[in-house]
Amino acid sequence: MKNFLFIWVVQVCCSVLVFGQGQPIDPKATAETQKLYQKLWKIRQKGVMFGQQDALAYGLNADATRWIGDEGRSDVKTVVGDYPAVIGYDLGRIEFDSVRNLDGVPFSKIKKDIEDTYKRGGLNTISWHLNNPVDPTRSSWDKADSTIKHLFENPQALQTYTLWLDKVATFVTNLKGSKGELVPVLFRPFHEHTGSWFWWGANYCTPTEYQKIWHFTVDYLMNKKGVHNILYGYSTDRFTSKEHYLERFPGDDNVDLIGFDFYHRNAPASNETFKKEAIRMVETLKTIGTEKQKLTAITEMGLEQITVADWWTGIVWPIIQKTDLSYILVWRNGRPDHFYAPYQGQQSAKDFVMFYRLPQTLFTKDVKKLYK
Ligand code: BMA
Repeated sequence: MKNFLFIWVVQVCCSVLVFGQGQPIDPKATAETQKLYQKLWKIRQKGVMFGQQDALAYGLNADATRWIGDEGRSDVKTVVGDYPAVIGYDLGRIEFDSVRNLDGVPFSKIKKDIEDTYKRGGLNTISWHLNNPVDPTRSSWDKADSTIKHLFENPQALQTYTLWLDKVATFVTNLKGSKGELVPVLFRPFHEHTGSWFWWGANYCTPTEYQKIWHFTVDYLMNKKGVHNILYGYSTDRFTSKEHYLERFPGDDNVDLIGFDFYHRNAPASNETFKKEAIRMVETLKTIGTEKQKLTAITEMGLEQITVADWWTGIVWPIIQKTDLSYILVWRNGRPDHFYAPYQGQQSAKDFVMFYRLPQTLFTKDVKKLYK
């Protein structure tokens, strides 16, 4: 018995050392979700996964006109021959049973892309630019003071919000693998909350109110609805210090992955400042991740229109090179004036190929076994 106990203790210690914390916050997480969680720790020894929002839904042709919905197509694949290892999606408008999300992607297509990405062994992550449950006619971006306070004071608004969460739960529990198993997703609600452009932003709620909606959301999905194929990601926007990052943190028991969103603006004048700022934030994230035993990622980043030809090897690579990030994700190739990954012939495409060839940047072919 003693021997057995000793072996067990050694095994647990080894798995903590190798995989980090070992378990997602949801004690009932499905087998695939647990496996994914462990692999997200392990993958860090190999490198950093590359991701893009809506990478399979639409993009840009060589002449910068848009393509939409072409089967199996992705601008990243056109440029480097492989899919991003991480694909992001947004559930905005699921609240209203809309056929398409806020960027025009049919929810049926999002479901298919998530299932296909899972089959290829990639990671799926979901954001949610939801409307305001206190006044559903208002979007995420309509700044409304104290929405969260009003939400919890108003039973009707809270009912609206729970109905919206029911729709999220239904969507997530309809994502299936080939054996009928649930496809795990990384959900990162109420993102960029250190900024003040969404109704859940820093100027419109107190830290306690922010934590309250986070706790309500996780508890409702996990315990009331019994959804067990979700990992939860907490992602701020720019932050100034560890204290600032953690000001609204909803607690170790409510978050699986910590990250931040950070965009490069005003290039090339700001190239060095951006790099320096991003490195500072990645280092802070690493400290917090180590202390709390949480996975880390740059949950959104990018330079709109990638106007710096060597942005990938010259700016992104130095930021992520010596880190323990599980992934970085660039935003969507939405329009000729609003894209974040190169398309065929785009001025940073050659540099992106060099970035792709770096052994520590991971794309789908490098991560096939995230669920095994
Ligand atoms: C923003 C822009 C918008 C889009 C939103 C949600 O950053 O890309 O055009 O609607 O994200 O995806």
